Amino acid sequence: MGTKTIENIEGQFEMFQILNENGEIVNKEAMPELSDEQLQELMHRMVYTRILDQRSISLNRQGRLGFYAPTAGQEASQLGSQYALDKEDWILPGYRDVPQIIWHGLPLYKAFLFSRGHFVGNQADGLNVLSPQIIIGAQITQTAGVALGLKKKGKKNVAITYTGDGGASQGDFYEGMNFAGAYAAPAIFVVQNNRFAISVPVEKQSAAKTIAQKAVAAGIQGVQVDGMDVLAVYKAVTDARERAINGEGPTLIETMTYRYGPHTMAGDDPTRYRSEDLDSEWEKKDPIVRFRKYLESKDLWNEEKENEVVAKAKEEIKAAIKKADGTPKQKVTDLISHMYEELPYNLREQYEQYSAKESK
Ligand SMILES: Cc1ncc(C[n+]2csc(CCOP(=O)(O)OP(=O)(O)O)c2C)c(N)n1
Ligand SMILES: [Mg+2]
Repeated sequence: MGTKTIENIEGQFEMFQILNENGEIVNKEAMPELSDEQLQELMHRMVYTRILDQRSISLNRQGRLGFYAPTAGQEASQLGSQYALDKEDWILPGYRDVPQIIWHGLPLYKAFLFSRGHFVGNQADGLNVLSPQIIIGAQITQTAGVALGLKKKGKKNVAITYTGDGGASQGDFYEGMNFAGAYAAPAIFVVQNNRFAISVPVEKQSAAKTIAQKAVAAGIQGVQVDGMDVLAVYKAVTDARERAINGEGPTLIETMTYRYGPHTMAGDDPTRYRSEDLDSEWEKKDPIVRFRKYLESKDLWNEEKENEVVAKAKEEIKAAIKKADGTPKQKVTDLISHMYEELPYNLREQYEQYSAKESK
């Protein structure tokens, strides 16, 4: 018996696109049902988030923020997917996915406090979001569990998670998808393929030509989407959500995207692992530029509208950083008491020692 290979498997995962680089609809049948106001709202969110990214980078350079992973380039992938969700759906983000949880309801000042490692930044009271995961891939297995919980409770909701191309090389990724598939759990696994895991190109991560095809072995749906096309991402997640809540199981969505900035603000230099040609190739695909062209052609967007969003974003960011600055400093006892529901004895001792020091 010869070895079986699946011929041209990647051919079955051709990239799904609705809006091309020139802002033209190329796949009319797939066009999601969105009102003019909803289309404008999507643009609003992407423009706002680009400004937030620029301001966050600058605040980080001034020493006013801590950990920060830039998001410019990934707006369509992040916000098109979030916009397809219901407020009661759960988001399990990675460290770069702060925009999705902000638009799901996390106040901006809490996002800034998260960046500073302040415990208040991890308190998303009443919101169905978990803290951004730093351990690559850990959120994938957690999502399978949250999704199964939703199913067992009879909720018509999904758990969506985000990881990167690098995350798709982790064991947790396969485990989580397999488990969710076996239980037909209402999960959506979004892999934002921005071509690099820090400095390692995706081609060196896997022999598979697409990440979407990794759904096959788990027996779940897989789709590769143009991650610079907000309409395609929205549509793919909307469809995945519908299947999930109808009991048809999870979906793996690979969004083809790019991060313009460095991996994080901790000091990597993208010019050492990315060519200028590759950068400019992807900048031509920019999600905001193409969506602006489309909306302008429908008379739904103009410079004045854009300026309003920019001004609003700047004003709200300023107020949020002020609020973060005004939040009482984190004490060691805060850190201890927010870690456990019931303290182990050794931490109880330390808690008491610090508590005595802090009250002086
Ligand atoms: C388990 C684990 N291994 C290694 C790291 C260090 N690390 C942080 S980010 C990263 C690359 C992840 O790349 P990718 O999944 O493509 O996401 P992106 O940063 O591109 O959004 C690595 C290896 C980590 N945080 N956790
Ligand atoms: Mg990556």
